[in-house]
Amino acid sequence: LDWNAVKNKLSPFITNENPGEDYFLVRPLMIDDYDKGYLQLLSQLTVVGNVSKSDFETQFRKMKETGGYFVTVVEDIRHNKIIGSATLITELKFIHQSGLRGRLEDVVVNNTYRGKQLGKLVVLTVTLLAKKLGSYKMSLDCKDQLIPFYQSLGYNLEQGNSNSMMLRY
Ligand code: 16G
Repeated sequence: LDWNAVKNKLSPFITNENPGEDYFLVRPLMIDDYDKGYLQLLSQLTVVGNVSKSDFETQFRKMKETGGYFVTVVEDIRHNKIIGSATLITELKFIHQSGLRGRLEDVVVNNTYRGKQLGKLVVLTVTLLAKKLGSYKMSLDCKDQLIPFYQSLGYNLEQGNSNSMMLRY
């Protein structure tokens, strides 16, 4: 993937610097995003539970220290509100020449902002970032209904080769 590939996939034309409207900003997550509704946004994806600002800050700092977490958000700067997000997590490997593997996680766009290509924008942004960091592959888990969306962005089902298995605690 390169920026031209991204541009071709985003129609009407939007890029990272110009995500369609000048009041949408794509950037890394910050601690203040706790107050900009980041967790409320995530609750549109799954259970968040009670996470205080201090819990959030502790986890945020652990992610920074650990390295390999690239939480990317879209802010509507008119309302100081986080309205989209996707996370790239990179995993260090011995295989593939001491390589790097990327995982796409926690992709969500506020349901009142659908149809603006923001999902595509954040997914393509972190997909490119994974490549830039040297990942040899990027993977994700998703619901059946989202398979066509991810396929349209270059992700493939590797039948028989990468079944997603789960053990829930
Ligand atoms: C989806 C998400 C995953 C998220 C999970 C939460 C993508 C591509 N996949 O699988 O990142 O962690 O949902 O569901 O965004 P859970 O609460 O059942 O783990």
